[in-house]
Amino acid sequence: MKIAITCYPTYGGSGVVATELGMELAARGHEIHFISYAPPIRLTDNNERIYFHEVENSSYPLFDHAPYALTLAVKMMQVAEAEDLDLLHVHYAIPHSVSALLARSMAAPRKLPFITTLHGTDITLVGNDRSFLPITKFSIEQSDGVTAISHYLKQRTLEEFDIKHPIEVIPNFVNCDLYCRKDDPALRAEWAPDGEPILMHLSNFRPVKRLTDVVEIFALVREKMRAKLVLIGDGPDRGAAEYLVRKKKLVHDVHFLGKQDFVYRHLSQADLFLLPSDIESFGLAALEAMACEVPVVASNVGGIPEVVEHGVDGYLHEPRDVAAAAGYALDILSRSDHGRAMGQIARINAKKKYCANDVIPLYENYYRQVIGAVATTHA
Ligand code: GMT
Repeated sequence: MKIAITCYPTYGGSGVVATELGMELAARGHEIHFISYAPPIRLTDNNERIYFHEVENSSYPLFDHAPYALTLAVKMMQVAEAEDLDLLHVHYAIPHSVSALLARSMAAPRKLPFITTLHGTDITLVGNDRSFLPITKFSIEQSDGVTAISHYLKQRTLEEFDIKHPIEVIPNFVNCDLYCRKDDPALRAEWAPDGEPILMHLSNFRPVKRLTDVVEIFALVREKMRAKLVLIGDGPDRGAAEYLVRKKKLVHDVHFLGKQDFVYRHLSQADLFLLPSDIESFGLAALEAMACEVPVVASNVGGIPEVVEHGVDGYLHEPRDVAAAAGYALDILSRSDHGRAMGQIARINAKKKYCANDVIPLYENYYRQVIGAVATTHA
């Protein structure tokens, strides 16, 4: 199949999933065209079946804000024509599904079906800003196919938008061959020279991730035992976290790595992963850690309980309850054999439901189903 994938290319879960999906599909012989304003950050593959089409920002004195949704729609239509695409697959509804809808209309009578994959904040954001509701609802309902990355998100979308459109749950996935435990003693020694246990967190450091809670949890753990904290990512809350680290006199115990490629190399060295988010429709970073045999302590919100099983491969706590999170962290770290065993179960559970080898065929089947249905309906 010839598929165009549109996503936010920056550091965010939906862009990561879209990029990994494109790379997995290309590896399976499909032709993939990424359409966005920049090459997706996780696009590390040089597969010859992967193409990138840049959407240029138009500048004109009249435009205070460049109309990205429109230039994207035109690019989608042009790429569809030039490359004879079978399908557009957009990740994150706002504004990508609106652009795809315009592209499909402009391409007529040529058939250009589009699938919208919902990731979370494209739906939950609407709860905070109702002005997005009508257009998001409309573009979801107009999609030829809609997927959500967790059962929680499907339910939330149906309730929030009151739509009758069927939504297919196709969960996020991880490449289980790449994301696996590979001990790197040199890297570990860099962060924890005296063999201290390592806690890790990976995110885009937005307020919803509660990065300062990560530091608070670590500080409570550090009161009871020697340990190190490794923070991967960057974003608006980095400054607040750095300030808190200094205030708590933990500068020598906390490593800020910034944005990193090939995060499995880092995750593999962790003894515990923290994800104390306020909301998380899936929690991809937790799954990636689990595949690397790292137990997770996370908040019991959104789709996280679909990924982490409380008391089995990690622990779940109420959001913002840093004391409970620290208690669970200490439980895992103070008995290293217990932590290792939980980590091994984490990988088994991640493999059971979320390996790319099992999830990608769900997308391929869904693509065929949507393309087939559109071909028959409009014939
Ligand atoms: O919150 C983020 O990290 C960004 C956001 C996005 O859309 O890029 O992530 C959402 O999509 C991820 C991939 O499907 C999910 O793993 C995250 O749980 C989800 N974030 C939220 O729901 C807050």
